Amino acid sequence: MQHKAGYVNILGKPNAGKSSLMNAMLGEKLSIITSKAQTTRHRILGILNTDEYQMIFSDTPGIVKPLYKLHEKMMDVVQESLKDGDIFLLVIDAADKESFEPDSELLEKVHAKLQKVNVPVLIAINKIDLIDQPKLEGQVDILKAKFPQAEIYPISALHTFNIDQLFQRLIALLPESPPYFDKEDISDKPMRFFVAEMIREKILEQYEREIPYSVEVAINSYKEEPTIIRIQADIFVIRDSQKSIIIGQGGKAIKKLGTEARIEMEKFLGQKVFLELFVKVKKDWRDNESNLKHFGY
Ligand SMILES: Nc1nc2c(ncn2[C@@H]2O[C@H](COP(=O)(O)OP(=O)(O)OP(=O)(O)O)[C@@H](O)[C@H]2O)c(=O)[nH]1
Ligand SMILES: [Mg+2]
Repeated sequence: MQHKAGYVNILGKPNAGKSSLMNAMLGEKLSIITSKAQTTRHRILGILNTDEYQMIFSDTPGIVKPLYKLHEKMMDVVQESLKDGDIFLLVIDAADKESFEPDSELLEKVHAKLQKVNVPVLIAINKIDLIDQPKLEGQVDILKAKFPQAEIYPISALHTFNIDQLFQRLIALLPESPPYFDKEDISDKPMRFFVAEMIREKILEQYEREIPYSVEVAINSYKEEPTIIRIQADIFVIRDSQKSIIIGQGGKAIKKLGTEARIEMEKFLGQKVFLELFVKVKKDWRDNESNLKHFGY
């Protein structure tokens, strides 16, 4: 049999469960997942290798109307991922009513885009654990009418329900091709990226309101020593008041953040980690071209 390889590009609204689905299929926690919308900000490739195939998942930020430059960059990433997919996987949250309304903006937009691509489109209705069967049937009918060319898979990424069926279909649809990446690779992103994301995940979980949307993490130094990895990271916020919140009374909050992020890193890296965090204020980083570039957008 010929070797198969290709890109499975995952698209959808924020919080639909795109990253959860990618991780479930990879069997590895590559993308961070939180209950907050707009968790993913970059395009993250997750690569699954076997002797027979190389499946490259592309996790993307959720589709939003841009409010600041960071959003624009995030949407550029989505546009980019519309160009190179061998298969498109649209993820829709079953509990999100808006997605199934006749004038749903997301569906309209994606619909128009996917009409133009000449590759298979699969739709995962995710979080079906949150709705009942009659409702699901109604949703399937709505999507079938809207995307007659698409295949529809009701799933739960969180409970890994019906994932294998979808996965087997993806393997069948992969084009014949030599691998695009080294067979040892699991992502296109370096370890520093994942480490920064782990800190951001813990921030999104630990702090509320505008903090998740105001924060960025940069790894200043990453040193591998024989028995420990020493990591120093900067947490950027846009206001002084946010800096105080991140640090917390007597440094309590940042200590908790550091501990949780370190535990996550040690699990991922399989090594002891020493983590040092600093908090800095960078007003308007979300709208500043050179700051955004520096942060990898
Ligand atoms: N009940 C339920 N929750 C789910 C399911 N899949 C994902 N979630 C939850 O939905 C939330 C968002 O999941 P993510 O995977 O981060 O969603 P995303 O589409 O990547 O979100 P962005 O990166 O913000 O665009 C998390 O709290 C997940 O645990 C599911 O099948 N059922
Ligand atoms: Mg995500």
